[in-house]
Amino acid sequence: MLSQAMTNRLNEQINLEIYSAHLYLQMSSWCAHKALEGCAAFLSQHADEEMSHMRRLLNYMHETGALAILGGMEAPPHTFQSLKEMFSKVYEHEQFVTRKINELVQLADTEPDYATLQFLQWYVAEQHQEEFLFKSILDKIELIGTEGQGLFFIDQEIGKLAQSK
Ligand code: OFO
Repeated sequence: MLSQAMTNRLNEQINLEIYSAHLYLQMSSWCAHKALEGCAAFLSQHADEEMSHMRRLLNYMHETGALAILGGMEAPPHTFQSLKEMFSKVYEHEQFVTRKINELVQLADTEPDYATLQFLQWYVAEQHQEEFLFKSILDKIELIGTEGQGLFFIDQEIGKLAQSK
């Protein structure tokens, strides 16, 4: 059985994963609006992944007999100066999510709640992958540049990331 503190924190995480899905879907829409179809496809797929992160948490709460509570959702930003600025925001957001996962791990460790501590290991590994993925996208943008045809090539490269999943 989960403590009340852990139930509250897992609920917060569920809502954060839903916010992540909304953020990436909004960014996908911004990309589609700018004719960046590769980036739009990649971010739309990533929004689906965020919902799967949310469902994994939801199922875990159900298994422990806890009630998941979905809260109100802040609207994500919908305008960006450039593709680079948008992906910088993604990277920052993923670093924020990692900090929240780390806080959860710390709580599970100090309570102690070993079942939840073990359950959270998947998220620790996933956040490592997420940060690596978005850092590598930022590196690509830096390397190729977004001037002239660069933007077209970047969009193609990021589109390939969607296809490779
Ligand atoms: Fe759920 O990993 Fe990204 O936010």
